[in-house]
Amino acid sequence: MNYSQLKQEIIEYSKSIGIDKIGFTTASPFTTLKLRLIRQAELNFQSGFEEKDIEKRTEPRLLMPDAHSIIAIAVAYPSKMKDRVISKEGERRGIFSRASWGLDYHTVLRRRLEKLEKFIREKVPQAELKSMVDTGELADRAVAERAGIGWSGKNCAIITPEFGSYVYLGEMITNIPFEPDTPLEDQCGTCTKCLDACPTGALVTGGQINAQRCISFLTQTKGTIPEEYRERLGNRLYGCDSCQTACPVNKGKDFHLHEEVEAEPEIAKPLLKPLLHLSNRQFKEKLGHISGAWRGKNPIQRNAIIALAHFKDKTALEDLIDILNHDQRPMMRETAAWAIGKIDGNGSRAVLEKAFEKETDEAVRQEIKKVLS
Ligand code: B12
Ligand code: SF4
Ligand code: SF4
Repeated sequence: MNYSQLKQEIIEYSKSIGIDKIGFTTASPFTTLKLRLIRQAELNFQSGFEEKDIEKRTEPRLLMPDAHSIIAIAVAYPSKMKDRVISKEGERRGIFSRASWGLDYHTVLRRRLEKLEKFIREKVPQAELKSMVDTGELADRAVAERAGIGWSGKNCAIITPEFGSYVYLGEMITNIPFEPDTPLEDQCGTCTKCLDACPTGALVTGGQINAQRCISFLTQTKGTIPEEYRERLGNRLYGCDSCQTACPVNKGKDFHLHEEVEAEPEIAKPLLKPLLHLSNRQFKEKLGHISGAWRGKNPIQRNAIIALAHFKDKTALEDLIDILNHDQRPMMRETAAWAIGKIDGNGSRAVLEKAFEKETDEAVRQEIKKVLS
């Protein structure tokens, strides 16, 4: 088999199935990454969403004993919405980050990787192939970097010269010995715009994140958001794009190459108040197909309360008071108490005092007490 010709055929085929960039690397261990992952864990800088087994993350042959190569893919997504929401005065909206626009990218990339697997199997029936996107063991960025997809920016993102950092990443391990591509040169230079733009200082230094401080992480947690971060969430319902929008390489980059990843404006930038009332079933029906829904409705509803507080939306007070008095979830009552204080100052004192008397959850009682004082 001529693997060099197969590589060219794969590159050609990938273009026809909506893969915007493809790169090849060896299956050798990711030794720098390993040290990095150990250090991040020691510092408690990880999010907890990473695969726990560092050996599996950095040694592809533990996932496929006969692995020779890894094929990395990137799919570009838009940075601007084609259609805008029609905003009425006073109707406040939240925002899902760009990586959550359109259909869940796991589905989008898996479909492409499945097609690619089929194509390769037709040519090499004995090929071993193992694909993954985000939830697999490998670090998608480290694979993409080594396969020449893009460089690793100071904002931690893989930045492609063509599409900026607005690309989803995935990969396929294989026993086929492809010729590896060359990694790209770092093009960040002396720029520090992403570090300066990060609202929480989560980028502790170029290329190193304290995920515990990252707003993207905080929007995906299930408990109460620590008070120091609440106001910095702004109207973000899921994810954060600040270190990408600040990046000069991303300026003017807005690719609309795939219908599946186009934003549905009413979903990507939804009205806040209706979100508070969604049942589990309604949430699934409305938002179940986007990647930002993976943690369920609770974090999104909590973030919607914080966004309403950010806008100081007095028209939301009735809903928030209802949550404070009747919601079964302490996290929602606690966040509502804080939001009521932000929006109405002393105006809702009587309501808060009454809620304090009947509240049984200690954390919620403490929050109400703090607002009252
Ligand atoms: C956990 C996770 C998160 C966590 C932690 C993020 C982080 N930076 O580690 C949280 C929830 C915060 C998060 C947020 C986001 N995420 Co995320 N996340 C992941 C996940 C599941 C694992 C990442 C991981 O292992 N991190 C650990 C760190 C240590 O490694 P790494 O950044 O992946 O790898 C780099 C570093 O190790 C660095 N490195 C290694 N050694 C050394 C040494 C030195 C000296 C230096 C400077 C660097 C360095 O090089 C590697 C390659 O770039 C991956 C999917 C996957 N399976 O890989 C997606 C992934 C990284 N996320 C992605 C996206 C899109 C995002 C968000 C933009 C979403 C959003 N809009 O909110 C933000 C961006 C935040 C940011 N600035 O990083 C994409 C990235 C696409 C891209 N173009 O880079 C991925 C690859 C998902 C995907 N398959 O597309 N994410
Ligand atoms: S995603 Fe937001 S909070 Fe996280 S590092 Fe980037 S700018 Fe900072
Ligand atoms: S903002 Fe500047 S330093 Fe940060 S990733 Fe972009 S080019 Fe690199």
